[in-house]
Amino acid sequence: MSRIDRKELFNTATDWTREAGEYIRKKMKESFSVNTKSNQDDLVTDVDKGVENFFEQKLSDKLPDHTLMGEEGTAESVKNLDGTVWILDPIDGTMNFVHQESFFAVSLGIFENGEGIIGIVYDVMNDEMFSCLKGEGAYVNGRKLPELKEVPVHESILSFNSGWILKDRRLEKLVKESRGTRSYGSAALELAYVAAGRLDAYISFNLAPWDIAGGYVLIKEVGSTVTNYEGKDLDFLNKGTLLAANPYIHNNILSLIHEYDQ
Ligand code: 2AM
Ligand code: CA
Repeated sequence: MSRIDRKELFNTATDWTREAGEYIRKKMKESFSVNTKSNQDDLVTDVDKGVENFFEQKLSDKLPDHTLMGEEGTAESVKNLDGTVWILDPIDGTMNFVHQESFFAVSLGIFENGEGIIGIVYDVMNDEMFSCLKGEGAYVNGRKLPELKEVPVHESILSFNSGWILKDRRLEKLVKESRGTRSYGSAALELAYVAAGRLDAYISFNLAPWDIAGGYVLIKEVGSTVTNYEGKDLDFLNKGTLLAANPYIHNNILSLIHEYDQ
């Protein structure tokens, strides 16, 4: 399989993601080691690495001209998005994986020369797969995601790590205006939930390309809006801020946050 059409690529990517999910569920019943990375709260396990190795091996066997850009090492040598690039978070929500044993995902965005064409976010313990092939609609376990309904900010459910309010007190206003807030700890799943209309917006101040690539493609496919916290386009080669929202309130949220900016 060296030349592959998009549909075949989509089927291959979803099959491998399910296989990775089976591996994670199996490893969870056995023992695994937990280590820290940049600080004591930044966790990684040998399961994260095992999933990334699994995709690395599969790609080198079947699609050697595709590039893997994964959190646990393979991203280091990726300096541009030329060709077909698989942007992978082997486990998004590692803290949930370790402490909660639920609500984490395998997140995969496949980009062709910088354009997101396939988005997959797989909630491993709920066996719920969000997926899309650009232009063909977004699905959850084979069911098409409905068009997003218009929602005013005062009826919206927002999601972000509550610690971000310490970084930007302007978020307090948004919290007061909204119907409610949630904090799930997996950016990929929170983005998939925005795409599915289960959440109306998700905000973060520090995400890497692999946290958001899969969810980004899903959100674009349902016509939602994703920018950084300043309303500008995302950069898939660096970390940054994020605001993903129902298209009817994305601008309202930006205005609420930035109304006193100079
Ligand atoms: P992770 O589990 O793959 O690390 C938690 O609020 C969300 O932020 C998760 O999606 C988590 O991804 C991500 N995250 C946690 N620490 C991060 C960091 N230092 N840089 C980028 N993303 C991070
Ligand atoms: Ca991760």
